[in-house]
Amino acid sequence: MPSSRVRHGPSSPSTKHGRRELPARKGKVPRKIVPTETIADPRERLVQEMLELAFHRAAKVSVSGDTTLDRQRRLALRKIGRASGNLLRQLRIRTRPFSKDAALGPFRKALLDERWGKGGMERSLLRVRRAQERLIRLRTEEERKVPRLDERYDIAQAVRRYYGRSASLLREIAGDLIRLHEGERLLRDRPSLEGRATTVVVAGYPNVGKSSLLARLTRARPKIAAYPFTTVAVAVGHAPIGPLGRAQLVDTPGMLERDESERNPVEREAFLAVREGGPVIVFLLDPSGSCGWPIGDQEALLARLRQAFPDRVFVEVENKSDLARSSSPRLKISCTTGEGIEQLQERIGELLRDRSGGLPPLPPIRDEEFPPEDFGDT
Ligand SMILES: Nc1nc2c(ncn2[C@@H]2O[C@H](COP(=O)(O)OP(=O)(O)OP(=O)(O)O)[C@@H](O)[C@H]2O)c(=O)[nH]1
Ligand SMILES: [Mg+2]
Repeated sequence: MPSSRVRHGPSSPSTKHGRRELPARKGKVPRKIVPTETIADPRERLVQEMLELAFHRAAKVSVSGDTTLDRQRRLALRKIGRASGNLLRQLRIRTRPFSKDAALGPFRKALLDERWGKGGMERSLLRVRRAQERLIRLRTEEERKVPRLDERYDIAQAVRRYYGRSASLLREIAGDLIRLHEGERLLRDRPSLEGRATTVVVAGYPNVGKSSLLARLTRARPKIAAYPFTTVAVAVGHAPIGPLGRAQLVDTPGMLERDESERNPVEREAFLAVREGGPVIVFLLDPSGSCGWPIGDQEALLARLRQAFPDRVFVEVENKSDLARSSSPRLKISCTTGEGIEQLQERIGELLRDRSGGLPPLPPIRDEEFPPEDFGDT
């Protein structure tokens, strides 16, 4: 980022030869140059940084021309063109992560809705897109005017006007731009969870071993630790399971059995992953109690999820069989010793096959003998 100077328009002309002097901005003390790092308001800081970048580039243009006026007109047009091109590019960079709605996928869209209210991000995007169009119109207006101007004062004013108006336009959408930036950061590491048919969501209370299971079944290396809410964002790993030989396993943050209004953002994200994830949900329980919650609470959460998502298949699995085993008929596994892991893989594979219309897995590709022929290379 270039250093901290933002100038609005060209410097004042001399008053020699009876030329008009550019007026000081009406009713305002001339702008003080402030280093952007010292601007406390994040919106204003963003606006200043964007303007600085655009106007700094625009200030560097040089032109040639037959007469002084001619040169001034060209200079003005180049400045307006450069500043506008740079501002539009900056806006495009900020809207790009959201430009293809479908590419976001339902889970990531739901995350945005959850964070900024239904359609909140779309409204911000729309406002920024409108601002882009208005920036282009402003530029076209000045580009039409400048070639007809015969006074240095008027030419310089056209540039100042463009700078001033684009600054005010940016200020109007500063909040939206910050939202886009935060949205981009939120989505950066989040999977889109597309390919629903082969997606398997691993859910359960905190600390029951969900990430440990992902580490067992896939090549993903999630963070595993003996405290709750180690996983704070949904992540995926892939395993050679199911009809296509590739299932997407989704690690979720822990959830607690409590009302929707009491859930923290991390829990809400886990619920969204269950809602928008695939047809199969592996619900992991820890009967040993070493996770910190009794099995009864975990079963209550399971019942709630079953009720909320009646169209899903739930695979109930009890982990930490090396520590404790209940008398339930649930599959018992241990991510520590590996007990039951293969059975779980098979069970998931069967379920995914059932959901894919019973198609058998594709056979592996073999190296077949090819009849000798003239390929033109011998
Ligand atoms: N003894 C034993 N410990 C296990 C087993 N599986 C996981 N653990 C331990 O349980 C703790 C929690 O494991 P994680 O995989 O981080 O649990 P999680 O469900 O992902 O936890 P959150 O991300 O916080 O929701 C860790 O200390 C693991 O080493 C198991 O089968 N046996
Ligand atoms: Mg975890």
